[in-house]
Amino acid sequence: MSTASALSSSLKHHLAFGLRFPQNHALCRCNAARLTTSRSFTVAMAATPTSPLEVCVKASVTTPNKLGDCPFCQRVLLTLEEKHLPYDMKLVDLGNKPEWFLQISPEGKVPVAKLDEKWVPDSDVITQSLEEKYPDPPLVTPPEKASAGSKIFSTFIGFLKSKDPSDGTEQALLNELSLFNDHIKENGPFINGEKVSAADLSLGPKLFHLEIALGHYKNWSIPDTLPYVKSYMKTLFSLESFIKTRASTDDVIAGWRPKVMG
Ligand SMILES: N[C@@H](CCC(=O)N[C@@H](CS)C(=O)NCC(=O)O)C(=O)O
Repeated sequence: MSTASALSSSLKHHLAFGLRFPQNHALCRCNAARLTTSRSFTVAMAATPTSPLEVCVKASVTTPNKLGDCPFCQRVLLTLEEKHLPYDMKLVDLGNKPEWFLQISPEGKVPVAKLDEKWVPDSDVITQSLEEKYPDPPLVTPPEKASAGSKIFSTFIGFLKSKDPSDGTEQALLNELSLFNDHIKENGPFINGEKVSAADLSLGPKLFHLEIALGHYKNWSIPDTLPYVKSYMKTLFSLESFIKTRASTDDVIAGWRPKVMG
């Protein structure tokens, strides 16, 4: 098992058992605020970090010194924004990866975040770690709802890359969107109801890419028969945190070009 997946499964285990406070305070680089409960137990709560969290993200390919079009990076940034954590973005040119970046991310992938003095790759691991270290406000999506919309991204890519209009890839995407439409109709406005949660922060950037890339390369848009998907996207895309962390349309279009051209 890789270090990342071992960490991921350990965190999943902790989250599954409802661990909300850091167990090993020595590992925590944060100010520990003291909270006295009504039964006079004193517990340590993770507060804000003393210095901004460092996170490596994709740089724009169209505009110097701007955030680029990686949906996994936006997911991490959205989590930091929604948890009101200060952060310091390090923009990485993925077309010409600097040596310092390859030292901390041997796979050459973003996002990578510095947690407890260690550079941690993978948005799944980073966001779960952030939930554990900074549980307030909680962003956990209940397990029974966490997979809503989780097949939309892969079916979107299948349709985007497809050169044969009758190969079923459009229908596969429509099927997933339709299931998601039903979920939001029953549970909305967000995946877990009234409040945004981790599953929205993962899916939102992917739907943003879907809208721009399919609009540009296939002149395709979400049909009016799926109004709950449309209203979900509108709600999510207008969150302050989303507007602050989204990629530019030009970057999203440029980012998908190699996949479309095959
Ligand atoms: N499973 C990873 C995926 C990260 C990923 O694929 N990042 C892309 C950018 S969107 C990357 O860094 N690609 C390396 C490259 O383009 O050279 C995560 O969730 O963080």
